[in-house]
Amino acid sequence: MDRKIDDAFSIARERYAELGVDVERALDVLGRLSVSLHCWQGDDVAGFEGTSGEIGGGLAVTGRHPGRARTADELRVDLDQALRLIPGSHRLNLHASYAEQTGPPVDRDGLTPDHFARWIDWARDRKIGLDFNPTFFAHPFAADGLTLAHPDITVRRFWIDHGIACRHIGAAFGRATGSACITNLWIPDGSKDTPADRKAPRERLLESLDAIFADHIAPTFNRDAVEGKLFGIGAEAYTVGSHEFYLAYAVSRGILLCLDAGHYHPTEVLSDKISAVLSFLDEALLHVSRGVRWDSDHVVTLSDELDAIAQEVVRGDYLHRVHLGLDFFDASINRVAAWVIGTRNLLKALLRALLEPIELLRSLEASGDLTGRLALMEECKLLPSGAVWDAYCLRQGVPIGLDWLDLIRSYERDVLVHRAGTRG
Ligand code: RNT
Ligand code: ZN
Repeated sequence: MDRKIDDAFSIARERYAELGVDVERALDVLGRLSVSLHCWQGDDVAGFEGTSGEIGGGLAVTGRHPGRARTADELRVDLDQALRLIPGSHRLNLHASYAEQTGPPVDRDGLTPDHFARWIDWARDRKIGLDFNPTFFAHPFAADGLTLAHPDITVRRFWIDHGIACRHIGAAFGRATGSACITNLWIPDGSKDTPADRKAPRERLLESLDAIFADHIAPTFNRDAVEGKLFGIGAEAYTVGSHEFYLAYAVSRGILLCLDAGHYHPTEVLSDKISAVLSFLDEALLHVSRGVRWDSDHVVTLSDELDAIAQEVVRGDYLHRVHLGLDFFDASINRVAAWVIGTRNLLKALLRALLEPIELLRSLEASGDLTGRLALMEECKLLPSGAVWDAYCLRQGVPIGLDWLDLIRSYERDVLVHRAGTRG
């Protein structure tokens, strides 16, 4: 098997070399890229606050596959299993609702780094970085779908304090892991039907955000991002934190903008926005996801748009300015497999982008040979990137091809199905 992979790789390397592409260099770059795995795929965005019922905020997780992680320990074991099947070294993205309370229980406005001590230990043991998100949903103060834009100052104050607490937790993550934490803020605030006042909620959100971001935190430890959205279930007519709102906010305040692939009008694509926003911003966070009709969070597949996102990041030389995160949740399939499939797909797309004969494409374009540009772009789609991917997996010591699936099936049989009460 290994010999066949080596042989296919040698042939592929030659094919790419003919087009001026250095395959070893591409693998070297790929090996240094980290993707932030979102913890919430493992437990259907439930978190560990002991609350049951709907997560709200316009988010919906559907499916009845057995094996949802019920505790932080289960979630960590599942993440370890996923990470073993993904080539390279990656990060973990936590939500505030995944805090582990040990002392007297505190509400979200009172969270401290201590509530994440076990996550920090876990990350340090594995030498991986941590990212973070305040959780503005699945809480009584978010029950009416408004948080930072709420007309009631008591509610707003609670959420502002939560946002502040989370930035300090992010900074503690950065300090403990030696790698800056990206703390991303998304709120569900919106309205099901046409509002009479679109302005006041946005003014309140602006004020709340300024209060959250007032304290300077060293960017070596924590960097802030804001994530806009088009609509959510139950907030179809109006979203306070729209794309334009946050783009302007991020530019004016010098913070990161988070672009989620599922958060735009159906014919709009994230890939086109990367070079646009990075003309004005130093850095951006991507929530690599897949929108399907009204759902913004399907498991990432190796689609044209995923290729386009990776191409834009690579072609624009943005690998140091773009933070790659995932954001999907599917409870209808094995949840660990969902991480493995989505993350491996993003890495495959990045590899394919790194293998592009970009110099050749650029020179065809510059000389006005648009026929040649199209012909070469299409030809590239069937170049043997799969052989390079297999060789990469072999070198990184992770399963080749679909071999990972057998391991997931045994994990399901030995571990996941024994988690009683997680079906439905
Ligand atoms: C919601 C946003 C947000 C969430 C996570 C759970 O539409 O995409 O990023 O998915 O915070
Ligand atoms: Zn998102």
